[in-house]
Amino acid sequence: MGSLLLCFVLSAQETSWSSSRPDGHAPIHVMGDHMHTKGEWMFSYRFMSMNMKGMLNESSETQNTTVFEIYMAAPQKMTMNMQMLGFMYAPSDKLTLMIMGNYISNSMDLLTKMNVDFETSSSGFGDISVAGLIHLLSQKRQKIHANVGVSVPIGSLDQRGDTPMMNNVRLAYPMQLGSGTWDPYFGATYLGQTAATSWGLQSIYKFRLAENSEDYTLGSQWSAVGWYAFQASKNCSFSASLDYLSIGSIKGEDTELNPMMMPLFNANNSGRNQLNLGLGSNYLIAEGVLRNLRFALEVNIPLSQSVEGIQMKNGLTSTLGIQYALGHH
Ligand SMILES: [Cu+2]
Repeated sequence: MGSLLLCFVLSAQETSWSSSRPDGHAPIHVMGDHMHTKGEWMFSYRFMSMNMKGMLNESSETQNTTVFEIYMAAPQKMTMNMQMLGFMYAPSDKLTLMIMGNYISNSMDLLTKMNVDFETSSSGFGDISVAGLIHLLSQKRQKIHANVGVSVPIGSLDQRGDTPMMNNVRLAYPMQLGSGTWDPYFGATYLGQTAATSWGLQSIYKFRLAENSEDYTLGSQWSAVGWYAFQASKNCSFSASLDYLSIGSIKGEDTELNPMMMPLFNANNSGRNQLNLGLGSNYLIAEGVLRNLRFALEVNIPLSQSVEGIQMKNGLTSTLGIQYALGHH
C-alpha cells in the first residue's frame, strides 16, 4: 500500500514527457515518433506483413472478367513481407539520428485470360532511410520535433520472373524493391502525455523529384497518423491509431513493361488514398537485466481506400517489433 502511494506521488511529480514507459513509444508501425536523450542509442527490429487480395477499380471491387477485356492477366493475391532493422542515436538532447534498412520478400498470384494460375516473387534489400529528429518545443508533458530525412536508392528496379506468356520478364511496378531515386522527406511529430495515457500526431511528406534509371518516378507520398494509448499496467499499453496515406501516380513508364499485359504493368494504374485503423500493444521490461527491452504488436485494417485505375485491394497489415535502448540515464 505504501509503495502504491509512493508510485502515485512520483507519477504526479513527473512533469516532463517520458519515453520510459510502455506508451512512451508510438504504435509500432509509426517511424521516428520519439527522440532519445544525449548518449542513448536504440536498436530495433520489425517484421511487417502486408496482404492484398482482389482488385479495385477506383473505389469499387472489380472482377477478373472485366480486367480480361483489356489485359492478358489479372493479379489475385499479393503478400509483402518486410524485415526492418533500425538504429537510433542521440548525439545531443536536441538531435536524434536514425537509420533504417529493410529486406523485402514479395509474392504475387496471378491468373491469365486462358485460366492459368501462376506465381511471381521478388526479394532483396529495399531503400535505406536516413533521418534526423530535431527537437523544436517541449512544454510540460508535450513535445514537438521535426522529421527530416532522405530515402537512399538501394532497392532493385529489375526484379524478374517467369510467366506462362514469357520467361525472365521484368515484374510489375509493385514487385520492384525501390524507388530508384533519392527521396527527401519532411514532417513533424507532436506528442502528449498524462500519467497513464499518451497521444501523438505525425505528418510526413516524401518528395519524389527525380526520374530513375528505368525512366519513371514513383508518386510522392503524404502520410498523417494520429494515435491514442493507455497503460493497462506499468509494463503494458494498448493503442488505437488512424492513418491517412496518399500516394501519387507514377510519372513516366518503364518501357520493359508492356502496359497491356496486366493492370500493374501499366503506370496509369498507380496512386492511391487510404485510411487505416490500427490496434496495437506495447510491452516494456522496466527492471532487471532485460531493462529497456520492448515488444510491440499492431494490426492495421483499411477503413477506406480508393485507387487510380485498376489495382489490388489492400487487406490487413500486421507488424511485430522488438526495440532495445542503451545508455539510459
Ligand atoms: Cu528509439
